[in-house]
Amino acid sequence: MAFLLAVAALPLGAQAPAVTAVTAVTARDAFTFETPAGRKVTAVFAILENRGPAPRAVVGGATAVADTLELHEMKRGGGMMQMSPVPSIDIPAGGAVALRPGGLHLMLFGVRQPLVAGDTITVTLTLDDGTRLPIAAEVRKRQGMMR
Ligand SMILES: [Cu+2]
Repeated sequence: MAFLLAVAALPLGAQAPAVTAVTAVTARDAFTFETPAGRKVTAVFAILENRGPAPRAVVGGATAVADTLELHEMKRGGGMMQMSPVPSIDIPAGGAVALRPGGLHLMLFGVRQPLVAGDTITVTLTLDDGTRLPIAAEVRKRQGMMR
């Protein structure tokens, strides 16, 4: 009986570090660009901070306002800015990673309704330890850089 109890307790114990990880990674200054009617694609940016002692990585995500979310990077290649999917985005222990126009970003495909400046959307990121990080992103007017 004691053995059975110990086994049953294991899953609970295993979840404890994940709960800690939720608070270790935070997002700030999150925003996206508004989508004119008919435009189904936009990008989400934020600064992700990791106050924990272990490196973390974003491995995926989802949002109710779009069909799919991909992790992307933008790099200059042959004089052009090129965008491509990446499998994960690292957040160093005790450090931060900036998702910004012209660099790493979250790409939303199949945006379900126009995003209007002043609105806030929620994007939920999945981290490599299995925890989820909800992010509130402010919708901003599109300016210059990312047409
Ligand atoms: Cu992209």
